[in-house]
Amino acid sequence: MKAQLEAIKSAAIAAVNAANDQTQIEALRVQYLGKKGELTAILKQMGSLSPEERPVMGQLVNEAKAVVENLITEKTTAMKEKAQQEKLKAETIDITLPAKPVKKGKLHPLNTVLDDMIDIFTSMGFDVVDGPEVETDHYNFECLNVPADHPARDMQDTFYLGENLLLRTQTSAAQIRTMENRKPPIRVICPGRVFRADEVDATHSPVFHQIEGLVVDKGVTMCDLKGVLEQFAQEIYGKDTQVKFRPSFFPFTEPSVEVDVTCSECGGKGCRVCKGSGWIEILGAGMVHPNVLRSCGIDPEEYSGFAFGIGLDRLTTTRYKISDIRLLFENDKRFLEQF
Ligand code: 2U9
Repeated sequence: MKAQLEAIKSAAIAAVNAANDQTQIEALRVQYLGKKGELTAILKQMGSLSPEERPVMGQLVNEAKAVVENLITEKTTAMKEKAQQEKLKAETIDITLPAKPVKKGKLHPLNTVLDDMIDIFTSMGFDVVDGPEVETDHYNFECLNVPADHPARDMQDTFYLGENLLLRTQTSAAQIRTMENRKPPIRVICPGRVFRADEVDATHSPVFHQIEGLVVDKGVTMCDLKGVLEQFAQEIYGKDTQVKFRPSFFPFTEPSVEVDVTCSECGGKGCRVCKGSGWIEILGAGMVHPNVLRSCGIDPEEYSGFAFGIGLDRLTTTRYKISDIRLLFENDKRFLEQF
């Protein structure tokens, strides 16, 4: 019986060691240790032994069962551990891989130029003011010395939204409100979108952008206007840039001027860009008309002021040598990515 026990024990150990999955192990547990298992069966044969042999044999069988039991437990634990390791390995994420590049947005070229302009004028003490894009006839025209029958209304073909409402043709209404609400000294710029019923071509768009400026105080003269515009032009185009005033006409300023700067391409010698003149027109300006001051409750005998208007789109197309204003409004990424 002892030999039989040794044989079963060795067979069980060999079988457990050879097993390579949990199902096989479970089957071996039943085969050797189960109620009808081979080692249990040996115990049942003990009746044929002498009373002296029985406890000795009983102990040997129990020892053999314990050995097989421990081996099965060890093997099961090792298999579970191996399975867990394999699962972890399969699920591993390689965090050392370089991340996918994040696409960064950029400022639209109009905003880049606008930001520069705001920096220049705020450093000269100007505040930035804002106003609505839908205006009343009163603020867009009447207060600016452009009454209903004024010929200048024809020059600004306007989008009317009703009898008295329209899309603003210039940002000036924001400055009018500033004059109504603040006492001089006033120093403001007003950037924004404006609208005119223009035919679309390479240099015209029915939606475009202006930056208008206004200064009102006691004793403001055209010399102040020239100084401010010279400072502005030199910061944008370089410190050797000169500014020239040419007489002009606007209903809201008197006297009015067109303002030219020396061509930054040729330094004033004359080239293709400035059509040989050495000068490039960049804005319009003038001394605020007394009627405009009066319409805002400011006494023109006590105060004077200057105003200017700059087309942001033209400034941007000339700075970046953009051939067609429409490119600024199409939002084609292939174009915008270049800035
Ligand atoms: C107030 C009084 C006067 C603003 C001015 C211009 C001259 C001018 C053009 C520039 C290019 C329009 O966008 S553009 O086509 N503007 O020439 N603008 S003076 O005058 C004002 C503004 C506000 C209260």
